[in-house]
Amino acid sequence: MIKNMCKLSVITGAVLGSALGGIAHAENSMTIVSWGGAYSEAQKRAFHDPWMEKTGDKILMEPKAGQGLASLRSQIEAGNVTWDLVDMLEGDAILACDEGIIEEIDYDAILAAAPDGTLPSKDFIEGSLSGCFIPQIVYATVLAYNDTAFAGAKPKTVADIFDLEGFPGKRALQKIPDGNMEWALVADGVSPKEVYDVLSTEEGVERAFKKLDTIKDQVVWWDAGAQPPQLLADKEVVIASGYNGRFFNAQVNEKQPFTIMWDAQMFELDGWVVPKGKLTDGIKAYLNFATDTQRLADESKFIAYGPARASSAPLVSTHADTGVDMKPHMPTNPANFFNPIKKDAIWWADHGDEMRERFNAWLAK
Ligand code: ABU
Repeated sequence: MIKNMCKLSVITGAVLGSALGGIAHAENSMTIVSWGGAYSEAQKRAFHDPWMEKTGDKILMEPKAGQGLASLRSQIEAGNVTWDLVDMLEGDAILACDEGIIEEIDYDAILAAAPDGTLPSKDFIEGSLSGCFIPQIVYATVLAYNDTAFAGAKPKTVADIFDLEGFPGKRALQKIPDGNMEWALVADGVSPKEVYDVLSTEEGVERAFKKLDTIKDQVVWWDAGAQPPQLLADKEVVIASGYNGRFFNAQVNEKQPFTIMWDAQMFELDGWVVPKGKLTDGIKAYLNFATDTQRLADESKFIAYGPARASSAPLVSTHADTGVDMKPHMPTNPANFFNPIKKDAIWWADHGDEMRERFNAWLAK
């Protein structure tokens, strides 16, 4: 049985009994793990800074979510959980929940209702409250290029990243199977709607690897979300996959001449999970605050990710630093949503470990 491994350190005098979002709260220190770079900075400005100002709590940010599931498994195994809250992909969260290494959430008891009283269970994206996962954003992994890389025709479709003759040069892809397997099949003629049916067969998996073989020696593999915009800016690659908000930030903050293709965008949810034993009053109060209607909308002032609850959507406005209207930059904007692949979180929860093993073996060949 997993013991309560809560190690919140009390920084100032306890204020138990005071109510924050209806939940008793003591000032404390918490380690929140996320994906680093522009995304963590957006979370800091939208959630962490206002929370620390409101409560006196101290939030330590760790940019290690890329290895979140594996690290959490190790921490639980070792009986030494140092993280209080982790930003995790929906599929990984479903798997971690099944494994019992993260806390189950009583959504309507812990999270804030919408301003009109709508309960969280009716306000968050339908089907997304899977037991342990607290959705935060809708984001997409997309393909983008540096406008200066191609003098003539520009790439338009996911098939173009596999066209080394038409669009020569290195490509940057994420060093995980997620997304690359789906794109390989779509580029090979599979409809986005049928991708997971095909990937569920051995022939489909082999077909995806065979397609990836055709560009393998031209791929620069990336691990951290900050890398693809940098690789494009430095002209180390001509096309890169990456998180849409990271490309957006490079476009508006650094005036980088990047174009996001949006064809076959892989959209999915990202959200919070609480490691087993860490669901303290302090974490509950933080979650109540950081996922309320206004705060989730506030995050979209800093990065082009959509809020995961309906009541936040009408509050999406402009970029805090440049005044750019954020709506056209959201993955779900109709102009960007013409051929999306909805990342199947259940499929990845069921097949992710096996696919990662096979992908790493393929990489090593
Ligand atoms: N899972 C990635 C979340 C988005 C980002 O890092 O920008």
